[in-house]
Amino acid sequence: MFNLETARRILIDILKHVALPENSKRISEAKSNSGREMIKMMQFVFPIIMELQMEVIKNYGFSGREGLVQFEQLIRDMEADEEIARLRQQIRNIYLPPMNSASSPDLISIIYKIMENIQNIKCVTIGSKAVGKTSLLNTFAVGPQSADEPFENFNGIKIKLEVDGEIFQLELWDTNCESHNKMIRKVYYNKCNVIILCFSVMDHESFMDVKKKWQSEVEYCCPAVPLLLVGTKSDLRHDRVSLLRLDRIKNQKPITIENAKKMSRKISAASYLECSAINGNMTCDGVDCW
Ligand SMILES: Nc1nc2c(ncn2[C@@H]2O[C@H](COP(=O)(O)OP(=O)(O)OP(=O)(O)O)[C@@H](O)[C@H]2O)c(=O)[nH]1
Ligand SMILES: [Mg+2]
Repeated sequence: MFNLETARRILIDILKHVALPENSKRISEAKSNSGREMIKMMQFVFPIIMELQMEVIKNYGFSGREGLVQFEQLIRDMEADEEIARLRQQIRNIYLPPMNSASSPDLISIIYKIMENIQNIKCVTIGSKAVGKTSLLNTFAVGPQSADEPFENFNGIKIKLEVDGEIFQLELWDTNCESHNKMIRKVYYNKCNVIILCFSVMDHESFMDVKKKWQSEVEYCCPAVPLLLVGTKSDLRHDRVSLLRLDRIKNQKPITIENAKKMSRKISAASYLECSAINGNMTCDGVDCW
C-alpha cells in the first residue's frame, strides 16, 4: 500500500541512490557541462535525475515513465506532510538550485559574512505572528511575493546562494507562532548557525516582543548563535493607506530606524536590516549594517 511512510522511504532511497559515488559523479559532470545555466541544467541534469528516480521507484511497482508520472502525482498530493515536502525539495534542489543572489544580496551577504567558512548554514526565523517570516524565507527561496508557488513550510529546505562567486547552502527553518510552541522551537534551534529575529516595522507589539519574548528565549536556547534583527514590511513605510490606518487606529507611526538600531544593540544582534517581501528589497534602506 502506498502511504506516507512508503512515500518517505522512497524519497530517501532516491536521495541515497543519487548520492552513490558513481551517480553523484555523473551529476557533477552534467552540472559542470551545463555551466549551471538553468536551461542547460534542465537539459543535462534533469534527465539523469529522472533516470535515477525511475531506477528506484521500479522496486516499488512504478515502472517506466508512466510510473514516474504516477509517482510524482502521488507525492505531490502528499506535500502537506512536512517531511515529504522537505525530501521532495531536496531532490528538486539537485537539478534546480535556486540561485537567488540578485533579489536579496544584502541580508544574504551579511549571513555569509558572519558565517565565514561555513558552507551549510542552518538559519531559523523567529518573531511574532504574521510579521512576515515565511514571506521573507520565500524571498530567499523563490523570489519576491509575486512568485507563483510560495512555500508554506520551511523545515530544512535547502537553497543554494551565491555571494562574490562563492556558492553556499542555506538551510531554512521557519517557525510559526501558533503551532510551534517553545519545545518545538528548541528542536529547531539545535545546531543552528544563525537566527533571524523578525518584527514588522508597522507593528509595535511585534517590536516590543523582540525584547520581551524572543531575546530571552534565544539567550536561553542558543546563547552563542549570531542573531540578526530584521524589520519586515519596509515597503509599508511608504504606503499611505497603511500609514493612515496605523495613525488612526493605534495613533502610532512606524518603528523608526533609529529605535530599531537601538533595539538591535540592546539585544546584541550582529546587524539590523530591513526588508520587504513584496518588492524583494533587502537593502538596508537608510540602515547602517554593522
Ligand atoms: N506589505 C507587505 N506585506 C507582507 C510582507 N511580508 C509579509 N507580508 C504579509 O503579511 C502577512 C503575514 O505574512 P507571513 O509571511 O505569513 O507571516 P509569518 O510571520 O510567517 O506569520 P506566522 O507564520 O503566522 O507567524 C501576509 O498577508 C503577507 O502577505 C512585506 O514585506 N510587505
Ligand atoms: Mg509563517
